[in-house]
Amino acid sequence: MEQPKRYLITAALPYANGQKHIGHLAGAYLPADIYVRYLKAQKRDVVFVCGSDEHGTAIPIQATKEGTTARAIIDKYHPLMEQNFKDLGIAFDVYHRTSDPLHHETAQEFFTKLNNNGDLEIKESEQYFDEEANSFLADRYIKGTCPNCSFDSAYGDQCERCGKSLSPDELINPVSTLSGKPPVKKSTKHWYLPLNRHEDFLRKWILEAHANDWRSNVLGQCKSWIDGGLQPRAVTRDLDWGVKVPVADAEGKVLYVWFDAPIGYISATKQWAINTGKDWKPYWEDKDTKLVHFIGKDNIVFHCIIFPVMLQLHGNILPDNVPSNEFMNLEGDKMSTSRNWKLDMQDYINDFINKENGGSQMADVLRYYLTQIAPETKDSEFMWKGFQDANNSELVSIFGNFVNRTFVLMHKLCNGKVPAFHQDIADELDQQTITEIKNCANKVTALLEEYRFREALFEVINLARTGNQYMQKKEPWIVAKSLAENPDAQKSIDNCLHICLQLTANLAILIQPFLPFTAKKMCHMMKVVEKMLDWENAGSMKLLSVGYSLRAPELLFRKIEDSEIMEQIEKL
Ligand code: B3M
Ligand code: ZN
Repeated sequence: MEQPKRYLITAALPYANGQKHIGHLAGAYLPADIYVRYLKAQKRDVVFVCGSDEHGTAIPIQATKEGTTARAIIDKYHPLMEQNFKDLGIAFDVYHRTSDPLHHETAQEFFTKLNNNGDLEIKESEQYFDEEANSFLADRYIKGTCPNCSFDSAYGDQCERCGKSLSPDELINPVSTLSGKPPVKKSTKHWYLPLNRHEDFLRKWILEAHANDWRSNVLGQCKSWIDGGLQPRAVTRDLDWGVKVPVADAEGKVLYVWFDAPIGYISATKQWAINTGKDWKPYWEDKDTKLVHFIGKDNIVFHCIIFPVMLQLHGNILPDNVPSNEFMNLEGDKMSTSRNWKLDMQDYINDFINKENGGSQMADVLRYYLTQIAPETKDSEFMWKGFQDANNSELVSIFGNFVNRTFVLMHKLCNGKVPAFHQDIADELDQQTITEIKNCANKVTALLEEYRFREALFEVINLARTGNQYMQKKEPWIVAKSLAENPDAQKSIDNCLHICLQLTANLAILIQPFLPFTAKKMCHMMKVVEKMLDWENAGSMKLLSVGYSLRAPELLFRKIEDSEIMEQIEKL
């Protein structure tokens, strides 16, 4: 397949209304980061954008809860989230925020263009109103029973339990979250995006053109939306927090958060261009750009139906894929901020990363486990015991153990230098192992191209497993006992460690997108520059030159004790 000229990768903009948990991390940010690190190792032209979503009713509602202003809320959580992502190795090229004037201008320009082109409809309608608070009840200001799953605290725009996107009129027994009373109806004017006009386009573009490359959970949701008949969606709200509607007679109205937030990807790209002196336009206008949105499943309709319609009308490119994940549960129950059943990124960082020196290895452990249990096709389960097992019996016992043994034996039996490979005594097992290294590189590449991160990671660990088995069969420490009588003994030891070292170097390349801190540490041990991690080197048996002396091994992973796990379970 032809390669695109450039990539624009987005990860859902998290609401700046509170701590984000590891379910968020596993859903969008980590898979996006893995993909981007892979693309960058491939030396492709790629920009990875994200930022805080600072609008919508979620922000002023949190402000009321914390007894402060909306502004104070976003100024508190924006930097916190940005730092959390850094600590966990999520390497955005830009982490922007939708309160930035650049974003307000960008969103207003977008709206104006659609409005001027006649792509929006203006309608007067009856909306829920709280007489006591003298306020219209947009989105999260209204709660009620979900018509889909009967959850009794669904919001006016979405049910947080089943993820269904709702309108306030669909709620059963609606109540105002301001006064706690049932609301009345009052007439007001709003701008609508007539999705019904675009059904044909959506059907062809999603259900036909992308029938084979989009995930089935994503296609399924899109199909049920389209088959259900698309309705005009209001893109403005009666609210005083957000991007002002840029027309003369729209006092007290702002853009709906789901209208402005995805435009935040464009504003973020503009900010990146300003920071780097590059041009942002081709990333949103040139057909040769591959745009990929990483999101959680509750954001599918916005990224697959509404935003693409907006992009199409505005003259932008469309996403090539929207690899959306299902949900991750925690110890048998759905993660939830309101019930406090969750593991926040910040808590993990406090407990595992800040505590130890070089604690970034523990960032990699979390990245490892979250990828291993990634909810790519169905909901998955974070279990503390599973986390401990993944670390102790895979990272420590398989990956770390192989690398460590290789280094220790190389120092002991080969003078701390990369030994030569003696073709004359090479056997079938050597050849087989070399082939497996090449095959593994190819498999991992193919899986990453298809956003199958879980399986890709499995293949990398499998390569470490292959390395262990190879070494176990070759037993260089036993061969070493016969050095005096067997003239080929040293050659045999050399061959084994030569292969194990090249395999180690390959492991560093292949694990890099998943465990970047570990890959870096391995480069240090091998005394190679990080350029060695370029993807084109994957599968090569010439990564470490013969005679090159390497450093002493460092512990890549440490064992996680039962007590640490117990402590976490008790915290829940
Ligand atoms: N802030 C919702 C969420 O965090 C929303 C995503 C916006 S992406 C443009 O799930
Ligand atoms: Zn529901």
